[in-house]
Amino acid sequence: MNELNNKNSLVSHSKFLSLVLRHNPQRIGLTLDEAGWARTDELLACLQKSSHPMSLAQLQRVVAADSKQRYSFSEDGLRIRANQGHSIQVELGLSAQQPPDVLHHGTATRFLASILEQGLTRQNRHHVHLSDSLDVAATVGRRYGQLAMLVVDARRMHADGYVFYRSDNGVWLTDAVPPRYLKVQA
Ligand code: HQG
Repeated sequence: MNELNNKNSLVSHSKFLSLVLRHNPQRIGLTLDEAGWARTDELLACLQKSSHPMSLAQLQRVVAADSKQRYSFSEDGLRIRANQGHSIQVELGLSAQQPPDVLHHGTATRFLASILEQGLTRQNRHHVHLSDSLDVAATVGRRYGQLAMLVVDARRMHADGYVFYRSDNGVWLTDAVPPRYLKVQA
């Protein structure tokens, strides 16, 4: 099976992995442990009966080629999980870290009024997602429409006791960002 040489197919397989490792493992009869890990052999067996069957080599390719490094194997390769972005309850075990002074959050202009009133809240995910890269934040924001860029005063939030985590693929995570730490970037 060599259809995974095609970029679209890699993306489609990565999206399916996101679905089962972040949101709906039951969809293919998979179970995750409390830290979000699936056994690699179990995942492959479940995928075999799904719309996205993969060999181990193909799974490794999807993981390695993923544009945001969304998935990680355990060191021994026996387990695999999504690095962040879950909607189901998992405890990733990330430790708190000091954030950079400034972080970015790209969103759509139509969400701005509500965000400036309520702050950034985590919606369906576990955390609010922030980036140290303007480019990444812009790409994230454009997914939802016309881009609005928010600058987060992470230095002051941290000084005020807010806790930040960094996922294995470099996304900054926090529970919420109150409006007083936000500025719309012109
Ligand atoms: C907005 C992708 C109204 C928030 C990306 C965002 C990211 C509010 C949307 C990751 C609000 C939630 C996360 C409020 C927040 N009122 N709207 N009070 N607070 N919002 O997808 O940050 O491809 O859950 O601005 O790369 O866009 O999945 O969050 O527009 O890292 O790997 O509500 O998803 O990664 O949307 O993206 P999301 P996000 P993956």
